[in-house]
Amino acid sequence: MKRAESRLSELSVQVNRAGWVEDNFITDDTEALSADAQDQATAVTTELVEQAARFEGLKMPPDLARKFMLLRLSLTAPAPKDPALRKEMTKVSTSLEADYGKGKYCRKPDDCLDITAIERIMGSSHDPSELKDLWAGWNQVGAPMRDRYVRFVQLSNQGAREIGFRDTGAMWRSGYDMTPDEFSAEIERLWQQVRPLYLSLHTFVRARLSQHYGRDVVPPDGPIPADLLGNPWAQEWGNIYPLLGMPAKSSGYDLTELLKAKPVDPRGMVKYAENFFVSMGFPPLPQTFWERSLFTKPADRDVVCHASAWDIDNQDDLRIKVCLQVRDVDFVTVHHELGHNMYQRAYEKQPFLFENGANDGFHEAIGDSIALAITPEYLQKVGLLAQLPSADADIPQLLKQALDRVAFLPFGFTIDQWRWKVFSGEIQPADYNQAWWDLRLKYQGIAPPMARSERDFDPGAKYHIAANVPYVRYFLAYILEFQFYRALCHEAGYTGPLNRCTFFGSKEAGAKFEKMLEMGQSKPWPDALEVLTGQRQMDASAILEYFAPLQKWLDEQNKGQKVGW
Ligand code: X8Z
Ligand code: ZN
Repeated sequence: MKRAESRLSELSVQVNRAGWVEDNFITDDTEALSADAQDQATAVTTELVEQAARFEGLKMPPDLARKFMLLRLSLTAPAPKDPALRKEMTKVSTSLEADYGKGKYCRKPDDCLDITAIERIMGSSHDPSELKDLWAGWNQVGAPMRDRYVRFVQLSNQGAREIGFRDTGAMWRSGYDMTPDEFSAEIERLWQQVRPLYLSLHTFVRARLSQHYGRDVVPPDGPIPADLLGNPWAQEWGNIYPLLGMPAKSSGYDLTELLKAKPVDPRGMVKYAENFFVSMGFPPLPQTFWERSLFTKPADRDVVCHASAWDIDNQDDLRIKVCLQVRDVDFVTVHHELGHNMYQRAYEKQPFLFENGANDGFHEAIGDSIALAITPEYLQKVGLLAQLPSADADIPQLLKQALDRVAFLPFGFTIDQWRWKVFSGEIQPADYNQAWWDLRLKYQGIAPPMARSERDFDPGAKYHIAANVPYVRYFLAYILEFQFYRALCHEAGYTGPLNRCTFFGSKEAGAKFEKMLEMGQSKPWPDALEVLTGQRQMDASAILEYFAPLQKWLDEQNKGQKVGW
């Protein structure tokens, strides 16, 4: 195990360096170099997993047994042992991510938009025909991926079976210190906890959009058209707040305006996020972070703009890669990404196989739990906001927050419902697109704005499908972050209503946070959760408590409206 860990650690550095260069500079050559590095790491891991099989059933100290378990789960894309098939799989999966990164929609020959531009326009345009056109244009990026994706699923499933899993989806669901079926039941339980809150929000938003666009564009009793929610994937809806008919200036302030007024540039946004962690006692980021990170989209080349955080050398070569715009959602994103970096640094003293989040939902939740503490009080303390809004701004603020945080929940839940069924064969290639929209209708209550067919492959127009990043982690994170947030508030001695809490400057909260973070993946995740929250279960009561005043308000507004679609 010692040898395995040191070999894997070395290889991970090569994979990271090649991946970093590829993502920052997409060319045929960087793609090939990155695929080679990944291929080698996959080959070695597969071989080690095979060698480890001879220790199965042997009684071992718990730490060692845990390492064997984690080793077997460590590949996101398990590959067939046959080198030709493995290479084919790596090449396919590298090319899918690169295609996403290069993706563009040309509305005219000289007007080509990348995803950053499309997100910006879809976030601010209120013109249904423009939105529909952009929506269709971006989704075209998926279609050419379809055949390769089918092949990827076959090859990766073969790899999963060769190391004893039913399929790749079952392997992913095995990473939560319980059986795959128990995990499916667990997230269904969490979804049922939050579903009524989502339905209240959906009902309200649909009614207001229907008023704004007219009943023929948004029927008041059906699903909401997916292009009208301010985001290419309808996953976060905060951008449509101005269409919901709330009194002007009722929310007290607009973070995008505050950032622009200061003015804060992209690097400055990252500085604010770093400063929040530092105020809680975390050490500042190393100088190399500022030298090596990418904060804005370069004008002269293709890069994978989807935000990510990197720990290149498993030591302190931390970086983020983001194409920031100066606006509120991107301010949240920089906190999100620094959360990854702070976690990575906190567990750097763990052995290689424990250098990871307690589960992957934890990793995604750290920065967001800090972002929740961006309250008016906080903004005032750091000099971004002059005057605190009055208490009647609470509901508008909560609504704005819910448009991002609550609207996301069924989206976060759905993506891997689709993918698990794709991996298990329950959804066949001939139904990929139909099944995608069936699930999105079922859970999110949204529908595509035009007919789709099996010539389309709309899932490929979402980064995490093209790049093969598991997604249920974000569903977990959007629940866990409120659990973490509530615990940090308690630790900071806060006792008021949850939605107004900030723990900026609280060393006590920071110390408790750090205690959980430095455990990495060394113990089952309930142990880590308990350190911070005293709870051993993932639990939606914190997010429900946070939004309780809003839900009450929504339900009053929704009287007489049909709930559901
Ligand atoms: O992919 C991300 C992060 C990178 S780990 C920016 N997120 C999900 C998404 O964009 O789809 C954060 C929220 C959900
Ligand atoms: Zn993330």
